[in-house]
Amino acid sequence: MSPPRRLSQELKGLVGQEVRVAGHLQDHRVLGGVAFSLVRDRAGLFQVTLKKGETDPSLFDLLGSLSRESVVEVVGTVAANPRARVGAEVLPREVRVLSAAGSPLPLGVSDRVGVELDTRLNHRVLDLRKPEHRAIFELRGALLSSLRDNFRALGFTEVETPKVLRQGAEGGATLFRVDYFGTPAFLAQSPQLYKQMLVGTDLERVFEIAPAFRAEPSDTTRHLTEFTSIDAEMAYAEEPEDLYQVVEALVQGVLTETRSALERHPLSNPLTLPEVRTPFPRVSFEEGARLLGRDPSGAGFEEEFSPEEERRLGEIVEERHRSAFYFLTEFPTSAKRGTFYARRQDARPERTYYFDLEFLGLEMMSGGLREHRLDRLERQIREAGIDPGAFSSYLEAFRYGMPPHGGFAMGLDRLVMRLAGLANIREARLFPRDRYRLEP
Ligand code: AMO
Repeated sequence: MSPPRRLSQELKGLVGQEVRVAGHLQDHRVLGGVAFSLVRDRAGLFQVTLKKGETDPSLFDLLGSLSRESVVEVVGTVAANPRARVGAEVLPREVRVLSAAGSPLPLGVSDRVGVELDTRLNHRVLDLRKPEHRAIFELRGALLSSLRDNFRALGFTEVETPKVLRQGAEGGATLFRVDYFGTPAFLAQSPQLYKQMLVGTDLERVFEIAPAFRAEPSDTTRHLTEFTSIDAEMAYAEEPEDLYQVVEALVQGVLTETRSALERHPLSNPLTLPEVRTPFPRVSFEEGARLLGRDPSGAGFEEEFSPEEERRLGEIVEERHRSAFYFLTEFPTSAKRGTFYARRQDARPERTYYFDLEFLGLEMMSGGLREHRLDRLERQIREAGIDPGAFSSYLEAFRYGMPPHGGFAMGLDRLVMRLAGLANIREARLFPRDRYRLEP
């Protein structure tokens, strides 16, 4: 029986023992009577050393003729070698080719040359073999599990809601239509309606981490047609502060996790992670508009900020408050008519309790208190130009006792993009989907 498979980083502790190792053949060099194969596994690189007169001569031919990136399995003895990468090398007795790689490679794995993002995405499997690209997804995976832990610690239950729907919640323009046995249906843009319905059960606090679909025809560096939405909804949120505190705790958890994930798997140009102090600044939309020099007398409050204004405001706030994160609060009702579920302030109905969380000039999250009173909610749905009849099962949840509540959604892809210092959101997703890309 062959020994169990070992990883590169374990070899140093196994000197003198026979081991089985496997990975991608990254490089092979011959130097006089010695040949070296560099093999990569998930823990790193290790060296297989072939010596004339000691190693079976057929292995020289086999490894010498094998194309780069082929998958090999080696059985051999571990010898100490302070000059080898992991402080040890494998002297092979047996080599098996588990999968020969075609050549030439469409994308070099160990080359240092820069490659266009499109080419990288077309050959994503090879692209992800580069440790600095894989590091993005090690970070992403670590964030997913730490977010789940932190949500649970805050009393939230993880839920899953349907992704094929009869109607959307975030405006018709970005809905993907699907044929559902001859009836039109849509891919979920957000779990908005379901997460609100669930706070009407005794679950009270729910979160979901799931794909959301937006038919965004725009081709930008921050939009995808499929993204991962981190959604939360909580009953008895009666002040926006109740939500901000949950968000601040989650973001602090995210930053702690990011620091430790980047130590394990470094990125090529990591961002210097900001120190975060809580509470994050709260900047009202009105104050933001003033800081941007918008006309405060009406028209300046009809529209949300443009990406350029958002970036500029981020700089102004960072300068003033020394904070990479801030809440942009109290969105005007006039700019949020389509968001029919947003609760308007009782004392100032021209303002909502809706907010965004901004991180280095980019919107990471939207959320707010919801309208839980049925008559007002129906009125707001009508004002958004929608027939409340289209939302009858959602509205039923408000008919039989619905606590006041609020929630938010954060885009995981944007979060990873910012934390990993990436220029394009597509790099933050394994197999991104955009206006032009449906493959791989
Ligand atoms: P919103 O539409 O603002 O709010 O989306 C919430 C967050 O999701 C991310 N996001 C996207 N990321 C990549 N590509 C896209 N096309 C895209 N669209 C949105 C952003 C954004 O901040 N139901 C509300 C949330 C709520 O009120 O709870 C909603 O979906 O990071």
